[in-house]
Amino acid sequence: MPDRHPTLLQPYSERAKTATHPLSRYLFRLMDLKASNLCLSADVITARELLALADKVGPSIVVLKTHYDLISGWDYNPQTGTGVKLAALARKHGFLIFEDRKFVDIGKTVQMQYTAGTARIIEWAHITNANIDAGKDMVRAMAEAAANWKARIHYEVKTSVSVGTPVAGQFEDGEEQNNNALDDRDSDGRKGSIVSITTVTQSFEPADSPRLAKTNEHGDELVFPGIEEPPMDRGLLLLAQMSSKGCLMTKDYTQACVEAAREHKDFVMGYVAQEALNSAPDDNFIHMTPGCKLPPPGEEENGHVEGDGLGQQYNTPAKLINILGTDIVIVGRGIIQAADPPSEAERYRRKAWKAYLTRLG
Ligand code: BMP
Repeated sequence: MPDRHPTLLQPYSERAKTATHPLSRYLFRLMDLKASNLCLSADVITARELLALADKVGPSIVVLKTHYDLISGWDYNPQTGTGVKLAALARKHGFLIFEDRKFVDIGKTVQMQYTAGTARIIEWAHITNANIDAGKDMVRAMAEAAANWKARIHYEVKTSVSVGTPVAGQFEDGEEQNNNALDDRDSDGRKGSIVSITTVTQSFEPADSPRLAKTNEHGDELVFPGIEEPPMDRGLLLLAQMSSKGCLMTKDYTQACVEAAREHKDFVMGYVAQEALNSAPDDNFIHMTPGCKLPPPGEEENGHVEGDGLGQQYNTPAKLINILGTDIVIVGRGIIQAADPPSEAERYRRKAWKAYLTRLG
């Protein structure tokens, strides 16, 4: 880690002013607003669990990370499917969606995997990531694809969608998920509240978009207060270092990621890494770090957490943020496997935020 790079001592609200990428500027502001530098890695096995978890933990997080390909029952419908429902929850709770796809291939292939195919990741994930072992041109290819998508979506108005903001209760009753999402069976008004009219692209529009008021009867309830909608830009994180034991990524590879990030500042938001990689005076990339776990309540000060026996290695939020200089900690099983995930998420949020405040001094 570079010695005391200026960004390590700057509040996120200040970094929001100088970050190059519009989505990074937004994310820094969101972190400041929610007092959160926590990302939930939502590695559950069904779409229903994913949406229920996102709804419950949403208030504590600023990023929700998915692996869409480990989720059964993922509904690929581009207008009413799981991605759209997740986007609605992101609007409601104020978090960004990060699909941890780790793209790696020739440029043409990753363009197609990113924008088309079954999952159409670009449509619902604000952020995705890439392993650049295939070479830096891959980043350029993805940047081009994202720019083309943005130009197209800007002019595209889709009005045929009927999906509201799902609520956790909808996914907990053991029923199969209703793909039409127009579930008004419950007389308590809770399920009924998901019936509303919206559009796919609305999830990514500014809250003051004239289309919102016209098309969404519950518009105000569904948008997280205090900040506008995220910009429609898409962002990439470069997988610069991994948390796993025996990881083969070399210093040269990590350095190539740093160079690629600087060459594509309009598209690369930062890194998935194990330490801060900002070193040039004007570097202001954002760092997200997995391999994070807290000891059980009461034992936090001991600091050491065992790995998972399958190569995963863990560090505490205090070490990752305060000592190694990351910005956002990514936590999966530490929260998901807790008896009460929302309150455990709050414990992580508090610890991670405290570590950030300690770093600022
Ligand atoms: P957990 O907190 O349950 O160990 O989950 C970590 C998550 O972060 C997983 O989704 C994994 O794929 C991801 N991840 C990681 O653990 N280490 C890395 O270096 C990069 C990752 O994306």
